[in-house]
Amino acid sequence: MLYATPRGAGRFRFDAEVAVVFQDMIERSVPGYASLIHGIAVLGGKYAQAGATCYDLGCSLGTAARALSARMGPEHPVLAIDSSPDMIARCPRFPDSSVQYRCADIREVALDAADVVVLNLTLQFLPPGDRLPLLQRIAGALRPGGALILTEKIRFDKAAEILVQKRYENFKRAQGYSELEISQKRTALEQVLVRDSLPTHRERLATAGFDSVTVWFQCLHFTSMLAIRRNAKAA
Ligand code: GEK
Repeated sequence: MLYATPRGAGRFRFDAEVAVVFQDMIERSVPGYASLIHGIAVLGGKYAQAGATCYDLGCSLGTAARALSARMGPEHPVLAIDSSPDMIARCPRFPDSSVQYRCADIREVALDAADVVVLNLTLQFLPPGDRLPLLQRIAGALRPGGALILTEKIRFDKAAEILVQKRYENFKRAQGYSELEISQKRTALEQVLVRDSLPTHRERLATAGFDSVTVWFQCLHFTSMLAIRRNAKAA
């Protein structure tokens, strides 16, 4: 109930207060979140070769990383990285899990050779100028034919945006959020979550070295793309 009482004009932060309520908040704020996580695990599992490393960048509490690991089996290490120490501290740890958690800025962390990289609702929180360089580094780390699963809250053109935003606010009301919570969270997020349109994502992914960008999930603004690392010969 973070935004249930007036909070002033503070920026949204992934701090201890948010980490405590995060799972409940994301499940009630992202329509289809459970399907998204399931789909990421199924898709990721198809692209992981034996022993290949997978990354979950901006993992929050590591839900996608653990789903991927459960699908792929313990022989695939999954590196789950987030810059919020409060999130990383709260990630559930299981003794036989292949998931390793790390607190780091994904713009700076070195990426080793990988088969699957997940950016689930994370790229949108980076300053726009930092997005292409990160995608280029991901493309550089992925083996040709490897997969990036990129989920973003996208921006529509004006008419569609009004329509979809209304539906989204109805969804939030149906999840039990009050008008005050909806408007305060929107204001707090506006300063940190800068949305791109689908054509902008496609163009940037192509520039970074990906091809065959397929939208495999969409619910209102929430859109997930499967982008395949271009074969070096075709680049
Ligand atoms: C999920 N993927 O549940 N470096 C590392 N982490 C960052 C950075 C950065 N530069 N910037 C933001 N983050 C998750 C959900 S939430 C999406 C991802 C949301 C992290 C930030 O700390 C937060 O945990 C996450 O990106 C975004 O599958 O809250 O809407």
